[in-house]
Amino acid sequence: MKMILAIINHDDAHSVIQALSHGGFRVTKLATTGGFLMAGNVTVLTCVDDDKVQEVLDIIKKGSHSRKQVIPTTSEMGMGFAPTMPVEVVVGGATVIILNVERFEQI
Ligand code: 2BA
Repeated sequence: MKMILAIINHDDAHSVIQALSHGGFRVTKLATTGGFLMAGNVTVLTCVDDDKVQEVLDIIKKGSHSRKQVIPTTSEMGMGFAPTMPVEVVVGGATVIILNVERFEQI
């Protein structure tokens, strides 16, 4: 069994979770925040048998889109902080982490 943690853009999360649920997968949704942009994203947690991992990845891949995000930056100019050129980063599709599950129980 594997635990799949997928960090997904907030705008994609609803449709990905719906697609996983329709596919028969049980899902837990965590409200998370990216450490770089400090913007909200969604971490989807699902535990599945090994032979279902690819199916889950396909659903996540289909529903997760990359986006360009522009972030303002500032720099120290000696007399305080001054605005500089905004920086563009590409966020997503999804960042997926797959872990071995030692034991799974529902009590
Ligand atoms: P954030 O940390 O807010 O990162 C948002 C986007 O900013 C990243 O998109 C990447 O394009 C850029 N970025 C992040 N750290 C950077 C850095 N040190 N220098 C330059 N650019 C940087 P993604 O790579 O698609 O990541 C989206 C979100 O997935 C991240 O949000 C974070 O919440 C999570 N994530 C990504 N890689 C991770 C990892 N190795 N471990 C844990 N979480 C991760």
